[in-house]
Amino acid sequence: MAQRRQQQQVEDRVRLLFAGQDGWIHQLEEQKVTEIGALGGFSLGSRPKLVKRFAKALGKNESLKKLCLDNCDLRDAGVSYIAKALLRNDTLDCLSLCNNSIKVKGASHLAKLLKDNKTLRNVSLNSNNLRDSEIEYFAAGLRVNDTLRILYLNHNHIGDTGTADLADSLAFNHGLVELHLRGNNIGKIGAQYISDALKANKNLGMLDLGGNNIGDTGAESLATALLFNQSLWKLNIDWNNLSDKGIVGFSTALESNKTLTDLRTWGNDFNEFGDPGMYQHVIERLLKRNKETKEKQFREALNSEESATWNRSRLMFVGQGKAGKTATVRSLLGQPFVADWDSTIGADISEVKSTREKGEWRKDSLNSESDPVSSYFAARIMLGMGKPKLHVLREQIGSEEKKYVQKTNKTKTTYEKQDKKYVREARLDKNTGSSSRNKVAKDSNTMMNSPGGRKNEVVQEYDENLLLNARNDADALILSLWDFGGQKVFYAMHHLFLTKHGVYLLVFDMREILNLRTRNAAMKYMSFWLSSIRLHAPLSPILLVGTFLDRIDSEGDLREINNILREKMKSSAAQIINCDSEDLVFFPVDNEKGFGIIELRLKIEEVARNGSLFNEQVSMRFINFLDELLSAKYRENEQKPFLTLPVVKKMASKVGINNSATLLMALEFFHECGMLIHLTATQALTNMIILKPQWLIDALSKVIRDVDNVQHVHDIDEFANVGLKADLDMVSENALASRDFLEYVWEKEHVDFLIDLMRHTMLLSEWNFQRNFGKEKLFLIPSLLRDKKTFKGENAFMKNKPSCIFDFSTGFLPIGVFERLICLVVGHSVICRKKQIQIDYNSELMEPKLYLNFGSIEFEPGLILNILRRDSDIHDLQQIVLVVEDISRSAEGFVVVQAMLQKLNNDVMGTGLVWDILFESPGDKEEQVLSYDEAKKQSISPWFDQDKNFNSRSDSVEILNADIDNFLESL
Ligand SMILES: Nc1nc2c(ncn2[C@@H]2O[C@H](COP(=O)(O)OP(=O)(O)OP(=O)(O)O)[C@@H](O)[C@H]2O)c(=O)[nH]1
Ligand SMILES: [Mg+2]
Repeated sequence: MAQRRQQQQVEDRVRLLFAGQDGWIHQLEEQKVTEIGALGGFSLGSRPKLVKRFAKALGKNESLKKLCLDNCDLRDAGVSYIAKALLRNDTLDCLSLCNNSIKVKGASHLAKLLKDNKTLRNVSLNSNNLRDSEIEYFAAGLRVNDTLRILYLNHNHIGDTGTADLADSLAFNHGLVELHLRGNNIGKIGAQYISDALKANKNLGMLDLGGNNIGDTGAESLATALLFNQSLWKLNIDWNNLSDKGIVGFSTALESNKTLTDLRTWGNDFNEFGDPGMYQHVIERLLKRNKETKEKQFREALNSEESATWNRSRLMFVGQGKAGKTATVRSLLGQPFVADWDSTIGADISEVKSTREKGEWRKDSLNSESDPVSSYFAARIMLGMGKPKLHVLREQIGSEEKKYVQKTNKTKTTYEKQDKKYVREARLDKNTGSSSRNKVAKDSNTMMNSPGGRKNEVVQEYDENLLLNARNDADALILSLWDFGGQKVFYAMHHLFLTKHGVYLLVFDMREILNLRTRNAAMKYMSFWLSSIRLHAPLSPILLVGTFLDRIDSEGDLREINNILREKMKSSAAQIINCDSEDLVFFPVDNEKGFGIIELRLKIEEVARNGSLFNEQVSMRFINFLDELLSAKYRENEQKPFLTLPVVKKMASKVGINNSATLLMALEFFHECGMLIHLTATQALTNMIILKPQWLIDALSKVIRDVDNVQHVHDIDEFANVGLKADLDMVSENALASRDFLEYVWEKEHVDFLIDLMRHTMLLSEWNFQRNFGKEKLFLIPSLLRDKKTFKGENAFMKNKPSCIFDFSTGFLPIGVFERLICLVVGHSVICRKKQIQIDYNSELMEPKLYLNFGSIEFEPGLILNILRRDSDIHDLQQIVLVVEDISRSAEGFVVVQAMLQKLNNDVMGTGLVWDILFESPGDKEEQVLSYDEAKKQSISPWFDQDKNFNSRSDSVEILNADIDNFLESL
């Protein structure tokens, strides 16, 4: 009966493997499955076709993390299929192939897998009858792998020769932390080899040699190794035919060894020297001493005033849409090339780690998500990587606190007042319309997004692996990669995420530069981005990356591109990093074949390692604070995408940061590193700490979308089905979003917070000029004003009226500035309309007329501002032109527009914008243009007509620091 049930279970598992839509093979292909572990017992060896089919699906998979095929009788052929298929995989973390009768062929394929693979951390090959001949292959793979952490080779037939091969690879291997060789045929000679390897190896923490036959001589040599080794904390030599003679050496070695805390000697014969257990007592005492010392050091490090470098940097990939940014990121991460990748919506963030400047990057987090960062950091300090407080740059508690610190008790924002329950993170893919392939890439941004198993409290416990990991990662480099969508519609929001520090990669398609028809447009994009980078990060290094090397015919073409770029990029030359080997100002890459990628990776590393973020000394206290923030982010059942400043202050004071200036410095540092988003131009923005940058980008991108890009367009049917077709039309025709629309795209989560954030970053304004929308609240989102609505009536509009020109031509007018100006003017108009209605319900303010490049808005009763964005490639013009409808109110109009430009420059442009002011008067024959100084000197009319309104509006620095509502009120 039991046998039949067992048989039935096995059959069920087979069905799971290949049955229809639910079968694993199907799920593998659909990227739905992350773990396969229930195939045990089913003999696949007799069904080679099925194994082949399974392996094929495995080769295509990009989601599987754990694969267990124990006891499946795979044999050599099956293991070879699986190993070959996994060569293409870069997600698998754990592979178990126990008891599958692996022979030389299978072992050689596994060895190749180990050589090439960058993700496997745990491999089990127990009970496979592996002999020295198989181990020889396997050891060769292990020698060059530094990703694998845990290797099980228990219960095989490994003898001294095989052990010698393994020991040889251990001397070179930099990653293995646990090696399990239990129940093999290792004798004293094998133990000797291992001992020699241990003298050189710096990362092995746990070695299990139990159930072998090393004898006293083998034990003695292992004890000698402990005089040199500083990483092994657990050694198991139980059941190895030892006598007291073998154990004596350990009691002596442990007098000087400070690392070993666990020595297993059970099952040996220790009675020869009279007092049984005498040596064990000594050993136990010394092991305990080691353990207590380490725990004490750990506590001290956690509470210390020391600081250390955190070895992080941030990469920002920018450039024209379809230039190959995402493809370059994937190449850098070692992911396969995909010929038809979807456009990036908003931006995608991922994290990688690179060790020892080998030019290999792994999607990996420094420590597991359940471990506090502070524990890892304390281990760095324990290893002497820290510096005393004297050197801490960031934690100098200045007596003069920053301007915004004083204003601690400010008004509460809408989202704060509502006692909203934080719910599960919004399912980000629901409305993005991206393909499943892209989805996988996004989901695999492990450290940034996944919840992990964080506890409610930050629990910092000493764990032996902490020291090993810290030592292993001593000079690792952690990179946060920000791959920005290249569609223009996103540019207005990108300003919020471009930071001062880090490395910028400006990606371009080389064919576009070579082709005369596309050259100008491509160069314009590059200039635009270089100017943007100069604006936000004037000191950051920039690498220009030219894609589609595979489509470039000759060296001559590369030189031509080089000459063009060198000439045009002169103004940013100081920031641009050259490709020395090719003597080019850019890095040519072929993402399809991967040419040029290694060099690019190495250069990025070099630049990042020399950068300020990487080398910044961070205090232990800051890292403790970060853990508090992360624990809120990952807290079970109530993951928070954002926090408010008062809450964050409480967290900070828990770890001893009681000073607001210090707190803000910590937040600024983590913002620069890309761990969170904290904008600080005004108090309301300072109050919002966004713990999940990707969440914010995705939320904004659900509203700010590109109509010209098929993948970005909202699905009309979907909106029609939920009764929001009219709302959607309103968005696409008039850039007006209803509250219902926003609630729908944001799945009713954190709607008030997001509206508030968009308002404060001037991406959105209220709109109370109701069209046919009853009483529902509408919001204007100027970034959505469409191309088709470009205003063409410039001549008629300008004719015979004096105009004021805000001229950005000598500098740069980024996308998003004009739109924000419109936001502010409309915002003020909305306030006035509200007031006006209270006085006289019938006296309406004119509904703003808005186009992509023009707005005619009744700023307040009678003061209609006509604002035009004018740019011309031919004349290199970038201007914002103001014409006031009622000429007699021009002086007022000028002052408010100037104040608004200053405000948006202050709040979202890092005060980097510069502009000249010109006044143009219509003349009989020729227009007269005067500079601001000239015009002021002459008190030129109408701009400098002194009237009461003008005086009351004189611009003041005070209002620049005001929050948006106060600012708009004060105008
Ligand atoms: N042959 C070839 N194709 C490439 C190369 N680089 C990118 N591509 C392809 O060009 C297309 C656009 O590349 P993406 O990486 O998606 O471009 P992007 O800059 O991220 O585009 P957005 O996300 O829209 O801003 C994709 O289909 C890529 O597969 C290259 O070096 N050679
Ligand atoms: Mg992209």
